[in-house]
Amino acid sequence: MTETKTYSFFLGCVMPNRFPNVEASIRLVLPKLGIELEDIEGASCCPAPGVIRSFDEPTWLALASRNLALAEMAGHDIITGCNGCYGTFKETLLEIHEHPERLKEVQDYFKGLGIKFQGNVDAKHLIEVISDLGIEEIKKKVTKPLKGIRVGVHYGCHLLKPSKNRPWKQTQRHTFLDELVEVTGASSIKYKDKFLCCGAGGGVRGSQVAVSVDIAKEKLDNMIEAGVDCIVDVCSFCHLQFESSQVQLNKELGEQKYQIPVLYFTQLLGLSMGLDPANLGLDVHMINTQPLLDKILS
Ligand code: 9S8
Ligand code: 9S8
Ligand code: COM
Repeated sequence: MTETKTYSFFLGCVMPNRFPNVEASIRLVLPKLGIELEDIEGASCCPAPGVIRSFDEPTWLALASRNLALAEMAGHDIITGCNGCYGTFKETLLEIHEHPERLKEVQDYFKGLGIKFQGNVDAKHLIEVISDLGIEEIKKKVTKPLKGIRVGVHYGCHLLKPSKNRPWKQTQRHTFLDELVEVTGASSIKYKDKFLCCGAGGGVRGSQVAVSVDIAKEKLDNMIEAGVDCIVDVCSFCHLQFESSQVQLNKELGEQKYQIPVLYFTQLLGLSMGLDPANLGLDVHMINTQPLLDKILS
């Protein structure tokens, strides 16, 4: 029998508002791997590491600590499916553990609010928890191998950096996500500048859309050149960037050049587990997933 562990599920802003389909795939697939999710009542924005932290670090630390405290009070570690939220929680925990006076600072904010926070809670990215289960465990769940599907894997920045505060330590040439993609039977395809940012983070998409889309275009062109059938990501904000940028580029070009379906990892894994594409939210993508599904289901 699969052992189960319960986590407090931190959604962030982008997933529930823009990609409830990705959220649905996470809620469907994780329990099948023995990962139970409990909602966090009253959670706020994490807040975003590359944006709010740059403007007002103490506010960022206090709000992030509040979200961590809600999980700590519920008695679970946090699990998130967004690299940015993961980054905020990892950096916050490091800050309060290395500098006890910063923990005291946020505890002072919480006085009279009924929030208890000791910093005795961990925060994990769901791909880290899945990866820790081991390839063999996941292989057991794969009933419909996605043979012949060529995937462009995108890790994103905050999942991996700063490397000294991430479980994988190294800065480049990671393979854990490629291995997880390949357990589904699909192939992870090499492409140029794979570890380049998607262009969205750090407030770039919010303030400099043209620059942001230009960076996305570079990655998309590299993936097209490598002949991928789809993109697989593990970050809500990267997901938004790849979906929206393709729509925008097509509009500017006046032709449908950019048509790479964008899948969140749990959607790909769910397909290989034989789950219904509609239940995995694959029917509501901005870039049509049907040609990919036809190839998989044929
Ligand atoms: S929350 Fe508010 S804006 Fe965001 S999705 Fe991820 S990073 Fe944290
Ligand atoms: S890449 Fe660079 S900063 Fe970030 S993690 Fe998600 S959004 Fe895309
Ligand atoms: C990107 C988060 S996932 S942020 O925009 O860099 O804060």
